[in-house]
Amino acid sequence: MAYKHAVTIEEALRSSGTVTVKGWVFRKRELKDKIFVVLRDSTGIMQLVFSRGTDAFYIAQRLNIESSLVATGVIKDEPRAPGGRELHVQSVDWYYVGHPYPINEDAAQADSEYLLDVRHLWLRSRKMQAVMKIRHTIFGAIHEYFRSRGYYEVQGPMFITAAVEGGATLFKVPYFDEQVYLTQSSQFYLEALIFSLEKVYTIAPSFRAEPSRTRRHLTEFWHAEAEMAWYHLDDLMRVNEELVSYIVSKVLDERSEELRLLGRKLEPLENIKPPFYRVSYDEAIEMLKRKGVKIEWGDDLGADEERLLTLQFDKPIQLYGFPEKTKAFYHRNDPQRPEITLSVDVLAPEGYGEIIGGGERIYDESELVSKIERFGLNPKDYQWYIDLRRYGSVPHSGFGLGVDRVVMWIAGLDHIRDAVPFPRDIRRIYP
Ligand code: NSS
Repeated sequence: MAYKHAVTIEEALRSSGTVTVKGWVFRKRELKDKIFVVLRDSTGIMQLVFSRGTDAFYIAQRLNIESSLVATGVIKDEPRAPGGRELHVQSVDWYYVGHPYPINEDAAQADSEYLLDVRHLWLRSRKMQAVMKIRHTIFGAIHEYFRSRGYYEVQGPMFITAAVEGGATLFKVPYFDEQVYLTQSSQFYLEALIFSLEKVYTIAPSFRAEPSRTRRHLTEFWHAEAEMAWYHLDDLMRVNEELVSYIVSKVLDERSEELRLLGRKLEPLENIKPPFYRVSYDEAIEMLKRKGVKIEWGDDLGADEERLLTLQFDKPIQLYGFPEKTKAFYHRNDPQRPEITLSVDVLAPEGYGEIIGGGERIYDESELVSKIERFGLNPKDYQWYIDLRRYGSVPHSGFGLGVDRVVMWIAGLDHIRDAVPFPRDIRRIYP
C-alpha cells in the first residue's frame, strides 16, 4: 500500500529529502497557483504545498477539511510554516474525499451542545487530542505508581447487590429474574482482596445516577481505587499526596506541549509536591465562617465551599476528620472523638475541589454491625462484607480517586465533560 513507507508528521518535520506522510486535512487555503494544506496526524501538524499544473494540485482542490490523504514530496525549510518546514508535494498516493466537514474549528467554541452532539468527530480537534494524550499519561502514571510500590492490580464486578455510597445514586439493572445495580465503587471488593494480597488497586468505571448536571459529575466515571492492609489515616494521607504528585510530575514531563496548547498555566502544577496542606474539618468550618459563609459544624461541604477553601492554598488540601453523618457507614470513627470519622478528602487547588475520598475502614465486627444499624441499613444486605471482619480482621485504609476529575484539573478544563471522550450525564448518552 501507498502508506507502508510513510513517516509520522513529527518524523517528517525532522527529516530532509523526499518523504511520504499520511493524515487528515486540518486547514486548506487556495491561492491562484498554490494550495496550502495543513495536514494533521496523531503526532502533529505540517504544511503541504501543492503547485498548479501537477495532478496532485487537482486532487488537493477536491479535498475538504478532514479528508484523508497520503502524499509524497520534498521537505523544505519555511519559517512561516508550523514546525518551520513544509512538504512540496510531488504526488498524492492515496486519498479519500470526505463530505464538507460539519465543524469549523476556529468558530468551534460557540455552541458546546453542538460539539457534544458531534463528539465522535470533535475528538479529532487539537484540543480533544491534547486532552486525550494527557488522559493517557495520567492512566499510565496511576498504574506505574501502584505497580512500582508492591500493589496488585485487581478487578471487582460491575453488577452488584448493595450500595457502597448510599442508595440514592444507584442505577437499577434487570438481571434475569432479579434486580441488581451498577457499582458505585469497587471498594468492598478491594477490601475482601487485601486479606489475600494486602495492597491492591483497580482502575474501573463507577456509575452514579447523579440527578443534576454539574461541572464535575458524570453518571459514568473512571475510578482509581486502592486498599491497604495495616494502613492508618496518616499512612493513607502519605499515599494520597505521593500519588497525586507523581501523576502531575509525569504529565509535566511528557505532556508540556499539550498543556501549552490548552493554555494551561504550568506554575500551579510545578508546585504540586508533598507534603500537601492538612486541614481538619473543624478548621475548615472556622475558615469558611470567617469568610462569611453560612455553615455550621456538621454540614457537608459543597462545591462552592470547597472552591473557597482551595483558593486560599497553593497546593492540594487533605481535608480530614469529617463528622459521622457526612460520610458513608463504613468509615471508622475516631476512638478519641467518636463524633468524627478517620476520613480524608483531597481537594485540588485553583478552585477544582474534591478529587479523592477515602479513610480508615471499620475493622471490628460488632462496631461495623452497630454502625450499619445506626445508619438505618440492614446488616443482611452486607453479610459478606461483615463476614470479612469475622476472620483475622486488620486495620486498613483505602481511597478512590476520580480520574476524570484529575484530568479536568491538570488539563485546566472548565467542565468534566471535556476530560472524557464520550461523556455521560443525566441528559446525554449519545454518541
Ligand atoms: O464517593 S467517593 O468520595 N468515595 C468512594 O466512592 C469510596 N468508596 C472510594 C474508596 O474509598 N475506595 O468517590 C471517590 C471519588 C471522588 O473524590 C471523586 O473524585 C470521584 O470519585 N467521583 C466522581 N467523579 C465524577 N463523577 C461523579 N459522579 C463522581 N462521584 C465521585
